[in-house]
Amino acid sequence: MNIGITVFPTYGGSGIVGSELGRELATRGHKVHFISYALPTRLCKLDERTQFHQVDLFDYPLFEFPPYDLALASKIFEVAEAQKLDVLHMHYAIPHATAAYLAREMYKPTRYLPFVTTLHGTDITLVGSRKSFLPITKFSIAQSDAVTSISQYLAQETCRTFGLGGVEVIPNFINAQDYQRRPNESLRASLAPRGEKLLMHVSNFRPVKRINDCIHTFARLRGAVPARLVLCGDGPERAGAEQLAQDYGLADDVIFAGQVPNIAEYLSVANLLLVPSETESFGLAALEALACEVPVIATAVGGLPEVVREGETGYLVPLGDIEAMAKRAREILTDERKQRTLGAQGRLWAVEQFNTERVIPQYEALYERLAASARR
Ligand code: GMT
Repeated sequence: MNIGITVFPTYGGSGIVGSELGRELATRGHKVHFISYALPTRLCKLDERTQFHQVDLFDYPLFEFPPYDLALASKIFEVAEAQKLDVLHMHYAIPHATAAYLAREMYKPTRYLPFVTTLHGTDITLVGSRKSFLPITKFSIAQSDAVTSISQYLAQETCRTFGLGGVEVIPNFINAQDYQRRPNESLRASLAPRGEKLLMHVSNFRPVKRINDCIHTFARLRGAVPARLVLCGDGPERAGAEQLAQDYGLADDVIFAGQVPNIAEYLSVANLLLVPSETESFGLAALEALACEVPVIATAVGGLPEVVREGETGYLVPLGDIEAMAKRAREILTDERKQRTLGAQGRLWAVEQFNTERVIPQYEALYERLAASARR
């Protein structure tokens, strides 16, 4: 099939999922057209089956806020016509579903081009539910030919916030080959030169990720077990977290690794992953860690309980409960057998439930269904 995909290319989990989906579809023989303002960061390779179409943004003095949504809709229309797209897949409702709706309506006199909207989380829980966006978000989701969400939790939230049912749950996925434990000894030695245990966190350091909770937790482990904390990623909360680590006198043992190109390599040397988020509709980083045999300690919020199984692949703790997080971390770090058992079970669960062979066909079936009914 010829599939058009739009994502936010530089920031956030929805862009990663959309890009990796495109890559997987291309390896299965589809032709994938990414339509966005920049090349998605996780998309290293363009080829005959994976193409990128850049949205032209026109900076005119009258436009204090250049209308990206309109430029995107025009680009989708242009690509649909030139590439004979069969279906569009929009990741993140705002403004992508709205742009797809406009493109579909513009293209209707020629052909009906169905679009799927995949909801990722903050497009419902934070941004889409704001008064200024609610009516257009609700309208654009309702106009979608199919709506999917990445967890049961998010499907329920969509129903609660917008009164919209019929959302199909297709969870996020991992490529079990790319995400597996392959410890790189020199990386491990550089992060833990005295053989310390490594606690890890991976995110975009937005307030919702509560990265300070990682540092508070780490501070409570001090003395109990020689360890270091590695924070992968970057974002607005970084400076505050660096200050907090200094205030605790922990600056030498808290490593801000920045954006790391190969996250599986980092996860492969971790002893556990901390996910203290305030809300998380899925928690892709948690799934990636499980696939790399890393036990996860996460807050029992949003869709995280659908990814992390309490006592089996890690632990779920109440939001903001630093003591509980530190207690669970101590248990894992001081008991190598427990760490290995949780890790092995995590890998098994991740591969059984969320591997690409299981999930990608669900998207393919959905595209086929929509394209068939559009042809009719
Ligand atoms: O929270 C982020 O990092 C960005 C956000 C997004 O939409 O790009 O992430 C959401 O989508 C991810 C991929 O599907 C999920 O794994 C995250 O849980 C979700 N974030 C939130 O719900 C806060």
